[in-house]
Amino acid sequence: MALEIWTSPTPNGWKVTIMIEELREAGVDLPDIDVRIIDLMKGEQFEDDFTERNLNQKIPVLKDGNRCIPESGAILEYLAEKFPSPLLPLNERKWDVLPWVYWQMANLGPVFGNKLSYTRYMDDIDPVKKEHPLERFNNEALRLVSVFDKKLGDDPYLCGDTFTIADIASYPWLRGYKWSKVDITTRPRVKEWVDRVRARPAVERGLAYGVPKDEIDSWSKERRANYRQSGSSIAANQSLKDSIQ
Ligand SMILES: N[C@@H](CCC(=O)N[C@@H](CS)C(=O)NCC(=O)O)C(=O)O
Repeated sequence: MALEIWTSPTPNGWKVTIMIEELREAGVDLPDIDVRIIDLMKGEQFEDDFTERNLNQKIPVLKDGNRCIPESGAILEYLAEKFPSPLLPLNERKWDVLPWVYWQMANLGPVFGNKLSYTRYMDDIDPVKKEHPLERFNNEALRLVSVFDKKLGDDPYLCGDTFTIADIASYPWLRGYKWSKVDITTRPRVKEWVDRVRARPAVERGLAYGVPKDEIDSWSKERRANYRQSGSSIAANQSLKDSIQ
């Protein structure tokens, strides 16, 4: 039976599409994959067929048979366990890797996401009111980058010599450092890691779902404007206003 992936070309979506391509690269014989690209700008995440799959109304979602799995970290872990590969050791060594997946989910993703929102999307907020959250999220993002740098040390990948789901989880947020304006370049090992991961053929393919090949690294003006507009409407969060009443 085919796996369904409901996703978009965004950081949390890329984790899953990169994972699929890395599994293929590792020689795993995957079932057919039915990819549905959700247009966040059009609000397709709020439609009934999506909400049935994820009550939280955010991409990505994996559907395997009758089971729907939201949350990118859970999807990485599910796929890694279902299709064994070096991306996650399935013995006690998995505890070298999984804490860094959870670290990304609880720290790097939310903090970079918040920094990005205030930097690019919160257009209707008084700039003076933005100063404090911008400083707070920028400082915390830089602290997390320094933790990442220490954890990397002189290893090529976050958990040692082998590329794992911990690298997949962190890569989409760190690659977007210019868009979120978090200066990772003061940590050359982190920037080198970003380039090393980007050079992987499976990562190239995983970033290309829902995006023309020539826009993987550099969006067209139109796409930039679209992302900005959809980010701003998500940040304005009409659905939140409706759902907390
Ligand atoms: N913790 C979730 C976060 C998912 C998430 O925030 N997805 C964003 C795209 S990167 C989204 O669907 N946003 C749409 C919205 O907030 O309406 C995960 O890792 O899967």
